[in-house]
Amino acid sequence: MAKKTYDKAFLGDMYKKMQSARKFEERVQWLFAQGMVHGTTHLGIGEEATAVGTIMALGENDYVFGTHRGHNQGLTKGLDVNEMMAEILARKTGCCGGVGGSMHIADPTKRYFGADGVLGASAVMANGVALAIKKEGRKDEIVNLFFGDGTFNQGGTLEALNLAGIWKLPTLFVCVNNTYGMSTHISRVTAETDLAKRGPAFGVPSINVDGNDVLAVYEAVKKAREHVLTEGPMLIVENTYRISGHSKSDGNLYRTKEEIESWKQKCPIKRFAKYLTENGYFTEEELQKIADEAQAEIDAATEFAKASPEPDMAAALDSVYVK
Ligand SMILES: Cc1ncc(C[n+]2csc(CCOP(=O)(O)OP(=O)(O)O)c2C)c(N)n1
Ligand SMILES: [Mg+2]
Repeated sequence: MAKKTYDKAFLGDMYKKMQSARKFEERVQWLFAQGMVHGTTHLGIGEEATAVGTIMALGENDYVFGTHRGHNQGLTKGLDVNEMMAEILARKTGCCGGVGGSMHIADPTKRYFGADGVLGASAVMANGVALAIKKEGRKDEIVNLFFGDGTFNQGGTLEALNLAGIWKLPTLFVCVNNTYGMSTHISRVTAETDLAKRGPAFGVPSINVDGNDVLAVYEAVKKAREHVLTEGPMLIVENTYRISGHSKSDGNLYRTKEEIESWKQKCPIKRFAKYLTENGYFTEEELQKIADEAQAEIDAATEFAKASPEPDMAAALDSVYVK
């Protein structure tokens, strides 16, 4: 079979999005160490190909439900990087006015609903949006639900998969299997670690994909989207690894340095860069320029966030439902 070729601008955009996601996370990590981030934060270092490959294969009008490890998802869905950084530093200019923080970055105007603090709850809500799309007969829209391997053991996720199967909802279930749920290896919580075997039990076609190969993810999701538009739900398990600790309080005591190191060698960004140079799309200098552009945007976003005012105390309860 002839090797697939891609448009250079498309690949450059993909590489930039992966670099932006990585550099955003590195900056958040640094800001956290400076004591500038309230609450906690979950970093997706090493998982960039799942967010970028998936979302780039979706249509602009598709909805995305993110995860608590979803900075990379929000950025790729087109949220404003300045507003995202400001949200993390709890500033008034943040995409949620500074009251959501790292875990609750969302922007409904971009059709991006962030994470829910209750794992499994997003799956149920994603189906709700998919049901609306179906009932209103909207022809070119689907819902993409990201969730983790640990979250796949929550009742809500399995119930949502079942309901989507029977109602043939346009929901694309994307499991980001990063091998751990907090400090627990997947093999300690489920006897069958091939999570793609779960979909067929609900009549939902399922596939595994190498979640560190951004183009493999992109191609898989593109195809799956067609299926979801015409037939109903699908499950894609994107297999990757959580290089970052679970959250900022993680001492990594449950896994070896060697294991983490071996996955750093499989870095999805390095891998994509190798593909791009070996196939003659970009020189190393060109890729460095793209990475520098991404860094400059993150630097500017940090300055924007730091210079932004904090929310007014008087408005603290404005978004709270009080009966
Ligand atoms: C219902 C519920 N149980 C427990 C938690 C606490 N919790 C937050 S993240 C997490 C691990 C989730 O693992 P996974 O779904 O694999 O996502 P990952 O953190 O690996 O990206 C847990 C147990 C929660 N938020 N909600
Ligand atoms: Mg996990």
